[in-house]
Amino acid sequence: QSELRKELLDAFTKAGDVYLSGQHLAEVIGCSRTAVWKHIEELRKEGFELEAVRNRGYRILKTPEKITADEIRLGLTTEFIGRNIHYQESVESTQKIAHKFASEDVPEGTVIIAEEQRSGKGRMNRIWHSPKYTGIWMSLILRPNIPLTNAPQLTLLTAVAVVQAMEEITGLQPEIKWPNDILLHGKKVTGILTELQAEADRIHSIIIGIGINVNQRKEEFPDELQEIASSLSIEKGETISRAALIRSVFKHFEKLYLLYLKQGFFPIKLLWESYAVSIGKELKARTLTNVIEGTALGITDEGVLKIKDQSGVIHHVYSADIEL
Ligand code: BT5
Repeated sequence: QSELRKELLDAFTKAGDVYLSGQHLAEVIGCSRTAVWKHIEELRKEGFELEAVRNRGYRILKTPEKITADEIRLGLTTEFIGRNIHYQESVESTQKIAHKFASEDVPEGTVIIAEEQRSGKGRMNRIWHSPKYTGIWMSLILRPNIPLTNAPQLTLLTAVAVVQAMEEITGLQPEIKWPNDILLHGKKVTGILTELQAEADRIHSIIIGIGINVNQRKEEFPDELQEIASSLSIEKGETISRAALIRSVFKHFEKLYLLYLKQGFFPIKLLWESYAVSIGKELKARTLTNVIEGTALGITDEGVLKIKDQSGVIHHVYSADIEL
C-alpha cells in the first residue's frame, strides 16, 4: 500500500458520507489531481464502488467482497495496530511470513493477512483449517518490553480483544476456553497461536496468529471438525463483514495492549475472567507429560491456570489442552 493510498483512505474515513472533491483530496494528500484520479481508478479495479458527482466529488458506496488492505484501512482508527498491512491471496501460513518480517525490523503492529492458508498451523504443529474468502487468518507482530515468561499473557489479552470485537460486530456473546480458544455455543470459532523470537531472556518479537471462522457454512468444515467447530455466520444466521471485524479486533487489541503496557496484566485478567467458560468447572488438562483432572480455580496474575485435584492439591498449568 503506498503512502498516498493510505492518506486517501484516511481522508475518506474521516469524510464518512460526505463527498470529497478531487481538488480537496489533492491538497490534503499533497499530490496532483491526476494522481488522485489514478488511485481512485485502482480502488475501482479492486472492487470498490465509488460515486463521482460533478462539482461535489467522490464518495465510497461499497467495498469489495474480498478483503483488501485498502478496505481494512477505510474506517481504521488505531494508532499502530494494523497500520501496516501485508495482504496476500494465498500463503502457506501467515505465521511463517510474520517470522520473516519480524526479523527484518518492520514496525510494531504490522499485520500479515491472507485469504487462504495452505498449511495453517495450530499449536504443536496441528493443522488449522483456513479455506479461502471465509475466515480471518492473520498474524500480528509485537515488540513489548516484557520478560519472556509473561508472553502467554498476550494470548489471553488477544482472546479478550477478539471476544470484544465479536460482541461489537455481531452481538453474539462468545466465551473463552483457556488458553487460546474462543467458543460459541460450545464450538470453537477462533484459535490463537502465540510464538516468540527471543535471545536469552530478551524478547525480540511476539507473533500472534489469530484464526477466526467468519462466513463458513456448516458443510464447508471437514468431517473431523463438524461437531467441534463453527463460524460466526452459522451462529448468527447472516454473513458478517470480515473487514469490519478485523478493524474492530485491531481497535480493541490496541486499547487493551496499551493498558497492559501501562498497568500490567491485572486489568486484563479481570476482563478475561468475565469471559472465561472454564472457571469453577470440572475439567481435564492434558499437558505434554501429564493429565490433571480437577476443578479450575482461575488464573494467576501471570495468566497460569490453577486446577485443584481430588486430593486438594493445586496444580499450576502453563500449557495444555483442556477437555470440559
Ligand atoms: C489453535 O491451535 O487453535 C491455534 C490456531 C491459530 C491459527 C492462526 S490463523 C493465522 C495464523 N497462521 C497460522 O498458520 N496459524 C495462525 P490448537 O489449540 O492447537 O487447535 C488446533 C485444533 O483445532 C486442530 O487440531 C483441530 O482440531 C481444530 N481446528 C483446526 N482448524 C479449525 C478451524 N478452522 N476451526 C475450529 N477448529 C479448528
